[in-house]
Amino acid sequence: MPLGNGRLGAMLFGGTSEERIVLNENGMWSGGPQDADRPDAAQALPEIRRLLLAGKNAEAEQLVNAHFTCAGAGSGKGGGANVPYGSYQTLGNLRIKFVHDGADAKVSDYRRELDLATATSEIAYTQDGVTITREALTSAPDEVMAFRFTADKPGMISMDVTLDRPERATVTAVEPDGLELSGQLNDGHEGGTGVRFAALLKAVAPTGQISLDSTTLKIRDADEALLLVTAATDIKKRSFAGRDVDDASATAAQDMAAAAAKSWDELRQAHVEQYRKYFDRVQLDLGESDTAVVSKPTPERLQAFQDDAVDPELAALYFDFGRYLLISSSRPGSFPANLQGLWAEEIQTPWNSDWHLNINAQMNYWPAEVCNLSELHQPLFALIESLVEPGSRTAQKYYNARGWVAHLLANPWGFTSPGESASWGATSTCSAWMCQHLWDHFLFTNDKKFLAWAYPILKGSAQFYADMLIEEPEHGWLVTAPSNSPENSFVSPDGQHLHICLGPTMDQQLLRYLFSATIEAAAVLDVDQQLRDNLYKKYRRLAPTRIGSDGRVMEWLEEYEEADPHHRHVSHLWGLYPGYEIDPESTPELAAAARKTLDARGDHGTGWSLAHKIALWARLGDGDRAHQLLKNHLRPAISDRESNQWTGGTYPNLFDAHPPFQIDGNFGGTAAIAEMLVQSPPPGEIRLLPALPTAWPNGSVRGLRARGGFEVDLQWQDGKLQGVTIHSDHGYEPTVKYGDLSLELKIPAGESVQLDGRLRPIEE
Ligand code: FUC
Repeated sequence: MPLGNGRLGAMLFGGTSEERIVLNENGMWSGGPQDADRPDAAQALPEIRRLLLAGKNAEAEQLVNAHFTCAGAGSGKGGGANVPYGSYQTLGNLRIKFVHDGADAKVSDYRRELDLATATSEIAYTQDGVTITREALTSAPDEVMAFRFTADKPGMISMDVTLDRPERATVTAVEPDGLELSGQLNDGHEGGTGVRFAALLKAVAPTGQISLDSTTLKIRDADEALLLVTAATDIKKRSFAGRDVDDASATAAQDMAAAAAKSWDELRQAHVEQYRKYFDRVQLDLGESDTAVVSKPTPERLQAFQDDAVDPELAALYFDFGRYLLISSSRPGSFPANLQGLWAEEIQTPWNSDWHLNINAQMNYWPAEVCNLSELHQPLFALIESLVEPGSRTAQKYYNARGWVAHLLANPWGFTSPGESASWGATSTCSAWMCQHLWDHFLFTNDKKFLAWAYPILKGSAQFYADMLIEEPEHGWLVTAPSNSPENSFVSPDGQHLHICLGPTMDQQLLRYLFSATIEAAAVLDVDQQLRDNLYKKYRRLAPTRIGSDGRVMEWLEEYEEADPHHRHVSHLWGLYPGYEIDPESTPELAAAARKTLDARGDHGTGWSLAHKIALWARLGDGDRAHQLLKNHLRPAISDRESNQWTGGTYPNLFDAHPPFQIDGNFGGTAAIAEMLVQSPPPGEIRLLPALPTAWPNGSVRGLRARGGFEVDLQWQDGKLQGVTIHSDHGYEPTVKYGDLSLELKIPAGESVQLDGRLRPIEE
């Protein structure tokens, strides 16, 4: 059970004789700033381009691998814990051994529950005639993790508590009732020292005895006990986020002093109140499940769903869980949710648990706007801003270009160079994709102050690509070079599997988006007329999204055969989702080609890949297919392992299985469910129930956001819209669509309009 406050995280395993709680602090990053740009990269660029224009992709790819990757160890091929790139790491373990009489007796009535409405967990069971209840929360207002132990008989709480970490930490006793775990991470440079960290534990048990035996904290015969954990890192000294911490140990002690002055009830109340400000904004009801299914433990319920149990409440739960996870792993001022949110038990996390910018980091934030958690998007914006300065050096050194660029990899240390291998590390439009989040935030919020802040970042990105594009000879289109279509390879005419190419479709779609967003942003801010004109000229010459002879959307500029037809990335459909250039209404041929593309790619894939496909089917308006994919997404990951099929799915705690655990699929799945209910293609359209599956005949949703500053509440019955309320923040005039119905609405700023199921206004 994951708990988090956006900075601190706790993962409870729920054992009864021993409990292990994995602790996290999202500044636990090894590595440190470095210069990973190759000084001679730009010298290789003309030759790489010449080869690409001559159709010699294999030779171009060799040159990219030799001269156009990062200098040094890069991400350590995903194993970067001890190189400068670094790895996100666990803070350590809090271990509890229950030692009271009868602690070995058989346990009955065990129940473990995570309450998404309050962000608290509870484990309860009966042992030796005593019912034990263990509650937990991770509070943002009090910067503390709190674990409470109670029993229905007096004096029954006794336990030994320890802290540990696999490396680089010392544990000391803090008299009379605490422990401290502290240390310093490896910055990956020779003799260098990295982030300092500290975690403090304190026990509160007024009716029992507390003692310290070396570094074991002992609680005996208490009626109830509270364990408090605070933690801090000093990462802010060298990175773009985190708290201003001079001395991690001192900060953890201050937090502890403040938290320990409060009772459990006070801590709980402040936490729940603050959490609900986010969580209560949206309410989703997808209809009633069979009661027998709902009472099943979650792992069994997941399996029952595969066996066709009627369980729309599971989809609603999954949606809520995604919102819960974002609130718990992304708060303003802190780091963005990484590949594991902030829940890691390893020193070397998979792929360093960094921010992968070819879909994963972005997917983490797909639900932010539409699910009414707009301010939780901020950590991603801070990451983007942190890439501008190092990214302008990379732009210079590799492409001789103005502006800034980031490639696939990003960490807290400003890494913007390409990755170690052309096959994955050379995608050159990752920074354009990041910029989509800036513009989309503006579309949702109309926040001009934000746009004024974001505009130089958008402009710098657009300038980079304006410089970087080259003309391809056949049509005179402008294309990126060199680049790749994220992680997929094509078969060259002589049978080789290659990645490096000119203008892959995703790049071109992204640049159409970026250039038009930059032009519009400049228009809103009334600046840079010349730049707008120049960008527009280039915009018009970008290679278009094309349909191949097989009727599918072409992934590359040439009609190459893909080496892996079922590849997890469906990058060439970026323009369908999260972009809007492919649309069943405005570009029906491309939409039909997108269907074929998805049919050919298949309905399976890794966790995040399935989440993307659900959203893609939602955009195509096919609710039943989206639901089928959702079902695949919720397939229990364990049974996949048994059958040795490495497809994605969902773990028993509802975490997404890439596999391994990767949180992007949770967030992508949440956003995709929202996309099935409300879509808002810019400018100013609101589509109601665009992809409602037959599996959800009755339901309602409150609080989803639409571009243009709208909030949408709607209800449906027997698969048909019953009514909708649209609230407008800024007085824009949306076109509301439902099926074949369409209505242009005027809603004054700050007011709402109610419509019936035929989109007829209801007068109050
Ligand atoms: C992308 C994906 C991989 C994995 C990694 C973290 O590169 O292609 O499947 O999710 O990110």
